This record gives sequence, structure tokens and C-alpha cells, in this order.
Amino acid sequence: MPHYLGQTRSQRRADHLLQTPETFVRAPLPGMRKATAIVHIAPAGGARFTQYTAELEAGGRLGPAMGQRFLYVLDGELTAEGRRIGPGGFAYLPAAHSGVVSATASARAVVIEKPYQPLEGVSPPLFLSGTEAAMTPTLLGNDPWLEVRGLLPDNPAFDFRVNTMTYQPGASLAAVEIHVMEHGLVMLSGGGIYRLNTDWYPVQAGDFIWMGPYCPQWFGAIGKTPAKYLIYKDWDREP
Ligand code: UGY
Ligand code: MN
Repeated sequence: MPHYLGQTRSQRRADHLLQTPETFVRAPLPGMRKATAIVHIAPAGGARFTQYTAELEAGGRLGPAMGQRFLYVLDGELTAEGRRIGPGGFAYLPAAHSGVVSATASARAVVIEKPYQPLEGVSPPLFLSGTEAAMTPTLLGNDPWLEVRGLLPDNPAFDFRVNTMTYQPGASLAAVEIHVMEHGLVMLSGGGIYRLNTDWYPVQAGDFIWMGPYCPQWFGAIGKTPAKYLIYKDWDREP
């Protein structure tokens, strides 16, 4: 076990959080069996959603969700509603979904949960699952070096979005973004520099970032392999 002598890239500011793996702390959530959670962000930390990494042994299971739940499998295999979800696979479970999420093999998954915000005249979404690889990419701002894959359907029934963004080495966001939506972000591969408010952070695969509303944000990919992240945002509701 390396010793970090009190040093870390992690940083906590009022409008953002960078959490790097050596600062992760594991603890169970209610109802988990043979599983543990690294809670990256939650209302306790100033967000309006909860995001954690669940680590499950074979035969382990998640507890009940606090609202609707989105799963993205990092490695191993989960089962939900009889569907097997492997690496790069995802599932959306509506609020009050009573089905069990269990691990067929030991697994790690990104879990995002939040209460559902209904929209008048629109029926809430139903269970769905899919794989990231099957989703058609679009180019952000027509930049051929920056691909976005939306995992959830473009449908007002959903009150959030989860996308992957893949930057070829040297690609970047065209401008600093400042917007009302929050983000929960997991670096899946590669790395680069993330600007958050007035700070600039080197980031790499395994890191987590929370950006609060209006947190100025920009990313540039550095290295010889593409940088890719999974990003949550609240969407299509009155702010
Ligand atoms: O969807 C987004 O707002 C995205 N472009 N933000 C980001 O990558 N920080
Ligand atoms: Mn953004």
C-alpha cells in the first residue's frame, strides 16, 4: 500500500469536488449484501442527486434505491429484471422499482439515484437496459475529435441524462461552460486537464468529479490515448 504523506489530487470546493481513488472510503448502504459503496456525492455534499460506485462480490446485491436508479457496469456482471449487464452495459430502474440488482460475478458499477421529478401530462419512464457500444455517437459542436453517446432516450419522461464523452488526444471543450445543470462525472479512460471554477486539475481514469450549478468547467485531453468519461446531468425540468 503506497503512502501518500498527506498529499492528494482530491479537492473540495463549494461548487465542485474532485475525488481521486486514494481518498475513496468504502461503507455499506442500507440493504446491501456482500457489497459496499463509495459515495462520491449526495445531498449531504450539496448535490441534488446521489452517485456512488458499488463494489459487489459474486452473489452480492444492492439495497433499495432512494428514487429512480441508473446503473453503468464498469467491470464484472450485474443482473436486473432478468437482464445480464456486463462492462459498458447500463440500466434505468424507475422509482419504486422493487426488483433486485444482484451480481452474477464480482462487479463494480456506477450508481446514480435521485427522486423522480414528474412532468404534467408525461408518463414516467419504464425499466430499460442497453450497452454504450450500441448507442450512436454524435459530434459535439461538429468536432470530429469529440464524440458524445447519449445512453438514455431523448424523451421528456426522463429528468436526467447520462452520456459518455470521448475526446481524441488533444481535443477539448470548445469553450468554458457555465450552466445551471449539475454534473457527476467518472473518468473511464485516459486523462487530461479539468478546469473547475478557477482551479485546473490533472485528472485520469478512476477519478470522480462533481460540478455544482454554474460551476465554470472545461476539459482538454492529454496523452496518447483517447480520454473518456461518463457524465450525469439534470435535464428538461424547471431549474
Ligand atoms: O453536457 C455537458 O454539459 C458537458 N459538455 N459538460 C462537460 O463535459 N463538462
Ligand atoms: Mn457541462
